[in-house]
Amino acid sequence: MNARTMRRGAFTLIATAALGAAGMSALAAGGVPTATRTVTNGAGELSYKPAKLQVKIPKGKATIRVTLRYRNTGLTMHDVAVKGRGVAKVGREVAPGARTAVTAILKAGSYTYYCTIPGHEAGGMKGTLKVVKAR
Ligand SMILES: [Cu+2]
Repeated sequence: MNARTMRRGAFTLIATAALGAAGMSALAAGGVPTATRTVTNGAGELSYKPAKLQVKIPKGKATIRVTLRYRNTGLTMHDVAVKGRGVAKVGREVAPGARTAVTAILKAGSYTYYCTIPGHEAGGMKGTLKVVKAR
């Protein structure tokens, strides 16, 4: 085996290990459906656009894994978090121009997404996420 094939062998080993990890997480998900929505800042600094979101749980499922992506189009640091019905998940705080996300497994009901930076939610940086069941 020359140096080139040895390198290729090492690369294949790493790629296989990464695939293995991905396979594990897909398995851990256990068939929970997923939905992704994206928000940015709305008019003024302290708001999200859109301020209302809805996701639908497919028929026969009780929960949905919702990923809320946020692109900071504002002028200061912000984040995005989800709360309600016993859920409390917080995404990483990001600078203007950067992106972050928060993921939560949710049942049907109404949730709030908001910025955790003091004063921001009270100032209007919040929205309503409705999770409904398909019927
Ligand atoms: Cu904020």
